[in-house]
Amino acid sequence: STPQPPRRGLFIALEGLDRAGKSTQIARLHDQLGGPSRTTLLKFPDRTTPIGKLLHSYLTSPQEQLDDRAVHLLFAANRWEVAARIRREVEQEGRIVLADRYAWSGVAYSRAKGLPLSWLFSPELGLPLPDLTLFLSLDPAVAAQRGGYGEERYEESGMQRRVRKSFGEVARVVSGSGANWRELDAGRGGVEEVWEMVWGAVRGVVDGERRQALNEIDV
Ligand code: NYM
Ligand code: MG
Repeated sequence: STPQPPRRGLFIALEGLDRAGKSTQIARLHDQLGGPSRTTLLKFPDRTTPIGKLLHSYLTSPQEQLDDRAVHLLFAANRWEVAARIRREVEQEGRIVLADRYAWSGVAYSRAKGLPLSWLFSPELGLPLPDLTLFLSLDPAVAAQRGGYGEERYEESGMQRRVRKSFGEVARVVSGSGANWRELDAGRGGVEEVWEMVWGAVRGVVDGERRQALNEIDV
């Protein structure tokens, strides 16, 4: 008889403002879920690819001029570069893929520059849909107190406030489309308290039922 593929894995995204604690929590999830032998940790933007190198240069050189729509398409293209890999690892290899930011950051950050929401979603349509998105919700004023922002483009309070508002719009559209979007209050307590919330939400989907194929983003 033909060999059965393993039970499919999972695709989980962490989202939030800069300094919301995503990287800390996702590193912990990676450990808890078995480390590199069972879990793949992705970060968007992936700055190692040719497109990612362009994005890195744009983010770190605030004097660089690039059209807002062109930037948006580059961020989306940087996800399409790994879309097939996400599908293969989850569906064929039974792995858990964790993403530190995803399409939702793409829409929220560009939306904060005033571009229309429907235009912003279009290059993300068809990408693998996460089984769960955890949005680490944090007041931008609290985020700013956490050791201050770095030097990159977008890391200033006016932009962060607009992004916070845009994430609210994204959350409505994405949850309205039936996707699994969970908002966690990342300002309630420290790393341990947030970890309890993160792990509680992830444990639910790890144990849950799922179809073999990942869904597609379709809002
Ligand atoms: N960012 C990230 C976008 O503007 N669009 C996207 O699609 C993604 C994935 O890049 N300030 C922004 C948000 C961040 C910046 O990400 C760099 P990070 O997680 O700070 O390295
Ligand atoms: Mg950052």
